[in-house]
Amino acid sequence: MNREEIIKSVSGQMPERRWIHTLGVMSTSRQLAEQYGEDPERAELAAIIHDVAKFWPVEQQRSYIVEHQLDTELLQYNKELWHAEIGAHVAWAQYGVEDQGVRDAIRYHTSGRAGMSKLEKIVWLADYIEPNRSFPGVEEARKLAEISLEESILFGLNATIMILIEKHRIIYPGTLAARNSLLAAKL
Ligand code: DGI
Ligand code: FE
Ligand code: FE
Ligand code: FE
Repeated sequence: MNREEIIKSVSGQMPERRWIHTLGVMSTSRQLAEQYGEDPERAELAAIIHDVAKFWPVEQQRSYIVEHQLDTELLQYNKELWHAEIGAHVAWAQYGVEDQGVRDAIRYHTSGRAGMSKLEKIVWLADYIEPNRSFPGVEEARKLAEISLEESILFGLNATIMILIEKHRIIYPGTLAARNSLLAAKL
C-alpha cells in the first residue's frame, strides 16, 4: 500500500482523538529524525502505523497474537503492550512494509527493548512527547529531547516504571532491559 492508503486504513480503525495523537507522533518523529540523523520517511511511516491496533477489542488482539504466532509471552503482561506487537505484524501482512527497522520501531514503541536502534528510540520518544501529550513531566522530557534522545527516553522509562510500581502493576522485563541498556551505555 502507498502512504495515503495506509493513512486511510489506520485512521479508520481509531477514534479521532487517537488519530490526532498519531499525527503528532508523525510530525515529532520526522523532527527527531532530522535532528538526530535518521531517515524522516522511515520514522514517519512507523509513526503512522504504530497505534493501528490500539482500539481493537482486547479479545481480538489476543486472538491475533495467538493465530499469527506472535510473541505469546506478552499475553502474560499488561494488555497495553499487545497493540505494538500486532501493529508490527499488520505493517507487514496488510500494508506490505518490508523494512524490518520500521516494523521493529512499531513493535517496540511501547515496551522499548535493550539495544534499541536510533529509529526505535525516535518513535518511542515521539510517542511520549508529541504535542498533544499533557502529563506531569512531559515538558521536562521535551527539553531533554533537544539535548539527548537517550536521556529523554530514560526520563520517560523511569516515569513509566515508577507509575507502574505505584499502581502495583506488572512491569514487562523488556522495559527494565531497555532502561538497564541505556544506563549501561553511559558507563
Ligand atoms: O499507545 P499509546 O497510548 O500512544 O502509548 P504506548 O503504546 O506507549 O502505551 C503506553 C502505556 O502502556 C503507558 O500508559 C504504560 C502502559 N504500560 C503497561 N505496562 C507497561 C507499559 N509501558 C511500558 N513501557 N512497559 C510496561 O510493562
Ligand atoms: Fe501505542
Ligand atoms: Fe510510549
Ligand atoms: Fe501512540
